[in-house]
Amino acid sequence: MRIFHSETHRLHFPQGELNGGELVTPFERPSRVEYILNRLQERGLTDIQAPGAPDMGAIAALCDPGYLEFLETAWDQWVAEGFRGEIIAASFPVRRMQTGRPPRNIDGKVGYYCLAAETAITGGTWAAALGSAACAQSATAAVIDGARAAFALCRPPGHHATADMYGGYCFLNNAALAAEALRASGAAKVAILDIDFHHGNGTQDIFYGRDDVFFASLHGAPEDAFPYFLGFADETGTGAGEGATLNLPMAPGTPYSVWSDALDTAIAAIRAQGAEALVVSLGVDAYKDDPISFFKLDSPDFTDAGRRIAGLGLPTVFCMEGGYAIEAVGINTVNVLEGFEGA
Ligand code: 5XA
Ligand code: ZN
Repeated sequence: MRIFHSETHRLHFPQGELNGGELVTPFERPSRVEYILNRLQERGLTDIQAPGAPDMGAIAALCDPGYLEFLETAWDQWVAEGFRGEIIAASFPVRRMQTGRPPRNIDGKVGYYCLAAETAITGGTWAAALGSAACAQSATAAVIDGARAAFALCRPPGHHATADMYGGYCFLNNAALAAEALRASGAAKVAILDIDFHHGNGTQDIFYGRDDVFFASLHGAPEDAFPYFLGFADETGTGAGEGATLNLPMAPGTPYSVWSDALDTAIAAIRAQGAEALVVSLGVDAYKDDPISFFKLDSPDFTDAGRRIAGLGLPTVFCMEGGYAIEAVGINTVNVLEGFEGA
């Protein structure tokens, strides 16, 4: 399988994540990528290359221009303001405070464009986010050029990012960029299958009113799990997009026997939708020992999941999302890819 990886991910390494009232070392850290690369090598998946330059036109087409300008300039403004720490949002336009006017003040602007305060921005975040998007774009180009599948080793991840908000460790929605590129290449309908433990609220939001991109997600029930406010089963799309969103929330402690039934439901729906290409938001935080999640999948289960996904027989772009059980993140990620390839 062709694999795309950018060293620019290292430029995004906040020292602090707001967790339980403390600033802790972020769960989403550069060493995750090292574990995945090591495991790819161990298993002989060595067709790894750097992506091309990010396609800024495609990123601009997906995102709000004010949001992109914010991501590009936030650090400089923050430093110019005299702030000494990493950028962490503190004020949000919550209920009855939404006037749609981004503040001039950088502290206000950060809150305006942020959906969750655990995610810090540093001086290297924008470059890393672009490198991550480029991985998704190059992997998609490989599939458009005829590869059965490709793996974008995206870091930072993307599925929480909307067209105009960051959070949940995400800045640019890599899976959405991949889906848009597949559509532009001629696929009449594209499916996004999100198997990360967390609901892909950003991806859902981007395509919620559209019928050309079907979004299916397996995730921790929002009553119990981040991002808390989206991901309910009764969110099915709106307008032309009615029926093009499928949420399969599951309870704490969910074992593979239940999760795999949900996966089969999502796969059957993708087949019924007549999707011609597939993007997989590949998070492996459904793993039993993940420190911030609550499903009970074991490592061999990820191999079986990859095998089931391959049964769709679709050209497939895998975009890396979450997974924080650091010793197992490489094994679990590569297990999905091997299960897919071996099917
Ligand atoms: O898939 N999303 C994640 O893994 C990020 C969760 C952030 C929770 N604060
Ligand atoms: Zn996740």
